[in-house]
Amino acid sequence: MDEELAPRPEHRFTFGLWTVGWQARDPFGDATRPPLDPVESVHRLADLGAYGVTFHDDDVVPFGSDDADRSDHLKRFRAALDETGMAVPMVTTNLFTHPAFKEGAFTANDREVRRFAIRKVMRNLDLAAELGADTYVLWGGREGSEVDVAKDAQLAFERYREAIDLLAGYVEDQGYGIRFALEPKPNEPRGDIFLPTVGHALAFISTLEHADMVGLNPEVGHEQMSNLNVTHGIAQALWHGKLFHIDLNGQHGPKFDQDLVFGHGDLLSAFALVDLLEHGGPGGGPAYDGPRHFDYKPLRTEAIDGVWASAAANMRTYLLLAERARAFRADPEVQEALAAAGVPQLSTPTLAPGETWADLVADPTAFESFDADAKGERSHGATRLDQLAVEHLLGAR
Ligand SMILES: [Mn+2]
Repeated sequence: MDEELAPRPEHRFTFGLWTVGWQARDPFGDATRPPLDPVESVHRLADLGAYGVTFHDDDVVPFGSDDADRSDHLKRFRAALDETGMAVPMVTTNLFTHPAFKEGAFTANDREVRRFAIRKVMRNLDLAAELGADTYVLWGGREGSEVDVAKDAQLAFERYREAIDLLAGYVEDQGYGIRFALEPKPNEPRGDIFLPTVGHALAFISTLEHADMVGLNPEVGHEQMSNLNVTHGIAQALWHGKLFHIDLNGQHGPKFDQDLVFGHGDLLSAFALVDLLEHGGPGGGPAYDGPRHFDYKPLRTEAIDGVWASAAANMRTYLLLAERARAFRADPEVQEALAAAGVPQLSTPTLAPGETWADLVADPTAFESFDADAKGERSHGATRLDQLAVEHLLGAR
């Protein structure tokens, strides 16, 4: 294998323990794979070149374990981290599997469930801090409804805000260096989930008392389930300074959540996304400097060999796309085509320095002599750029 395409810890690839550990139970069929010991996952992922793992509390310590069992599970897990040097940059909470959460967690109608949900997160925040995590993801999988009249949505947002501000205050009081990352998803498991897209979540965050401590963990497939352009969503999150974490995977358009290997869905979109994450906007907008985290599910058709093959495929596909994006940016014909398409012109502010609306009104070239028909006739060269991207992606250039 080309040295450049061998995953190494400095690439900062991370995997949720629930990804490789998924036993492939679906709504219609039983598990097709045996349970996987988290300790084995840590070792196998380290061997494949990953930088770290992430987990829900219940991935490492089964729900309902007593203190002695919890301590044993954590001891084995910590030993695996120490032996492999694997990091834990992100931790999250399972607020969706147990039937207690069937009507919601932070936004459950039942106040006792809400209080339990917050305590469950607080307990795992202590562990996250101990393990050195700097990001805590909140995916509200059960925060939503199937029946509109069964939930007061405005009150649900009040309770959602109350929970997140309380947790942020807890982190601040404890002196933990942790930020929260909300993960939008439109539906599944609930019929409709609150904060369904990047845009909804950004608007919600702006209302928080601790808005500075809360950003996003967008997932490729979740935006694509909503038929949205994930690269635009990620670009907006970066522009707001809110891309705290990312879940990379693949999805074939609006349908059930497929959680495919990264790049095994919309490949051209994956190319544009990696180009953005690695290089930032071509006009100098920020790139992404956090872990490249995979949140995918090995296909149900695969046995354990396919689990490790798919884990390796995520990292290799990312590195291939990063290499293709570098080649695309370095190609003089691409640079020329970008200039011909006027792409760099967007960096010029619409008003000149110091220019006012009155100056704009006084400028006849802005209106009176503006040749709308000539502008309407020009060609923008986007097809040429798209073909150049496809040719780089296919290795034809
Ligand atoms: Mn997903």
